[in-house]
Amino acid sequence: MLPCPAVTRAPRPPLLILGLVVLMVVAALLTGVVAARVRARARADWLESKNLTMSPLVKGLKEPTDIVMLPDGSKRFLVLERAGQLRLSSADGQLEPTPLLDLSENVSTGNEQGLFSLAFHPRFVENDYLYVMFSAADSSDQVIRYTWSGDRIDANSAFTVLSLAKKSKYHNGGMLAFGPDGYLYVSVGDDEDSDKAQRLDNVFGKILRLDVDSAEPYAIPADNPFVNMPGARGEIWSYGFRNPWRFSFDRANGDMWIADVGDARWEEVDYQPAASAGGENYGWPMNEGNECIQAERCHADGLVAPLVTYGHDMTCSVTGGYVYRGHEVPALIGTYIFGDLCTGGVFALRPGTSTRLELSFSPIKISSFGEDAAGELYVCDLQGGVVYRIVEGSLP
Ligand SMILES: [Ca+2]
Repeated sequence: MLPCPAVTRAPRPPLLILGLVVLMVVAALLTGVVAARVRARARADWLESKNLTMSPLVKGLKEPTDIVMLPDGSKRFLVLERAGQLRLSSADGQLEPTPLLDLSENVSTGNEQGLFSLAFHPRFVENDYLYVMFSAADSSDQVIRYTWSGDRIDANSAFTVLSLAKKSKYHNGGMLAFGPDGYLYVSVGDDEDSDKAQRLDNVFGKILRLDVDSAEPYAIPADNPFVNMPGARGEIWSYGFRNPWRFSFDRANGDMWIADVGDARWEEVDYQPAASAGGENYGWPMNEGNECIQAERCHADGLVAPLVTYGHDMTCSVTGGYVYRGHEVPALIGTYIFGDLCTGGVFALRPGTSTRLELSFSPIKISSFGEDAAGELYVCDLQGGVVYRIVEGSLP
């Protein structure tokens, strides 16, 4: 930003000197900015020099929202389509023409709605359980358990784990994942009522932690952070989120990575170490990213700041990914990979840093990342209907 010259008369010597000083300061700042950009570019080049690229794996999808590898050793994938289809893909990306399960009569697709995510039970090979999350016609968020049967999904096995009545078709959260502790974690958005994210008497703007094995539909783990607080929902694991569309656990150490979609200005990635006992408050709506939104309480004690934020100058909606623990791209091991829905930007956070590196920009809409049994990563393009595999090497 350059200062706007408001004074038109000839500057007297003291003003001239002051002007020169200002110019020198501005020049020094600009030099610093340029140097920082060169350093950032150098870091990005370090990763780009590994010829990171995205190789199409599954094509011909309609608005894919998630990809999960079947935990049965077959290396096949389940790919979710937003309108409610669960599609089966072979290891090399060949789609079965008929969906394994079609929930389109149950799933609503207005605004931010749809079929969001799928998680296999950690003991799927024994109990055949899998869980899906979607928004229904009445705008409620649903977490439903289904049973795998004879290489199909038994449509009649639907069992409701959670049914969350909502007012809004926006801010659904939408992620399901089992933690290293065997509990089912569920992200829920703030239902466009941001104060709910700070109140513990409801499940919105939260990440929930459920024990789906000890009772039906679930039990609340005894060590959840708010089980003994009068009036609080015992399901809550952490709170202060706006729309935590994706989170994941680092398979190497159990750390939790949460990407919270921002409002008008800032996207953010939040971090929770595996040793955490839960109860973190990630600050929405007092803060958006690191920016104070509610001056009277944005500096409250105990708010957990994001690990990294980025603005809306080129991007719009963060899509959380995974810490890379695969083998095909050794340069990425230990790096958190995430992206942006609007620009197709794929970003990286190196271990122990909080600087977002830009790995690539592609004209795709990144709805989700996926992680296979070997730790290799996948990218869902909502718009193009393709799932890509992140690989080393150049495409022709
Ligand atoms: Ca936050």
